[in-house]
Amino acid sequence: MTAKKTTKTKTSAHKPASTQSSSSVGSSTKNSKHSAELWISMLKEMIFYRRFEERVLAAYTQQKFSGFCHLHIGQEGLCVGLQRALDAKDYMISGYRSHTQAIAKGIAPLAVFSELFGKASGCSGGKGGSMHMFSKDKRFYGGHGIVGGQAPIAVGMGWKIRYSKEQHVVVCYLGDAAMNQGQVFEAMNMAAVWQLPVLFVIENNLYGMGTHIGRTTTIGATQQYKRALAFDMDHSQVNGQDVLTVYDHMSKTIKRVRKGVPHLVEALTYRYKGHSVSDPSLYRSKEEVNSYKDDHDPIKTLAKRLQNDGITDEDSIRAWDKEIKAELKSIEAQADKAAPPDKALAYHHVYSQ
Ligand SMILES: Cc1ncc(C[n+]2csc(CCOP(=O)(O)OP(=O)(O)O)c2C)c(N)n1
Ligand SMILES: [Mg+2]
Repeated sequence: MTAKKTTKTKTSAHKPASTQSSSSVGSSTKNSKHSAELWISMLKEMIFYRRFEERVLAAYTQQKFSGFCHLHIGQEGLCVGLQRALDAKDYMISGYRSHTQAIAKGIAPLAVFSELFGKASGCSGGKGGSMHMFSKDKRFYGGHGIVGGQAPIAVGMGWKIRYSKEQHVVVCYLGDAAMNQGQVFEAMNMAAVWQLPVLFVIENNLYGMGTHIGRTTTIGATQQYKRALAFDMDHSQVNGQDVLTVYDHMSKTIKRVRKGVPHLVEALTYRYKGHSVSDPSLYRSKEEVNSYKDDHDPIKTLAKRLQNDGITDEDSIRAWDKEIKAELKSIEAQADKAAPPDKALAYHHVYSQ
């Protein structure tokens, strides 16, 4: 068993705008060990996810598909920064707000859009829909609708990695509300006792379905990393709205997890849309939402930084945005035209196939 050492790395977490001075441009690209190409590709990727989800919302509103649908708009910085710190063979498991996490893990955007539209070419054969993106090939193991339900599965995956002597890690995304689920604590305890290579990532967007996290916990709305103290587990907090910080923080953290040291990282973030597409968000003020959009947006933050550092300019960003929108229009059209699943296969994939 690997020797256990608890570290607590607190990086600059964002605070609600009311307690923070004017808008931030995030961490610097100057003197960074990473290349300008990397920052630009991260910016483009975040814009792609923002536009992807906006297109999904439009399609839902036009009744092109139905069922549950949870958007990730506002939370792109964490998704991109974390993914860049992983290897392709690392494993990932998540909740139901996972369209863009699935794409980041390597599932084709067309396969995700087709899944939303319930088509046979969807990544889950059109039988999963918005909450159940899956690809064994890309090592993205869902898409889970039960809050916290992915945590015990992540521990099983961590055990498999250790048993098979692989050098991979499992990323287990969880929402802040999952921090009040018993099974999550059982899972963390086992990961800590067995020293499994599991990175628990709390996407703390401050809200469960419609309740501020501060009303359901006694440890502080933005102190969820403290949950790890119960297991003497490595833990940290990161500003999820700054992709540069996320990337550096996760790269460092994952090196340790890869050696078999589980870790709980709390990423502070915010969702701009309602809990699901049918939620009008009446439990929070427009001012609060706007303060995150104006002062803590991951895309604006990086774009501003890159412009300030002379790495890109507004015209280039506008041109990429236009290209991305055109690409997504074509993806949606292809998904729309694709064939539905064969009725004869309705009972396939229920258990073992
Ligand atoms: C075990 C369980 N309890 C309750 C629900 C109903 N429910 C669905 S989403 C949700 C809130 C989850 O919020 P959070 O974990 O913070 O994730 P977010 O939606 O913010 O991404 C709840 C209570 C559920 N799906 N599963
Ligand atoms: Mg939440």
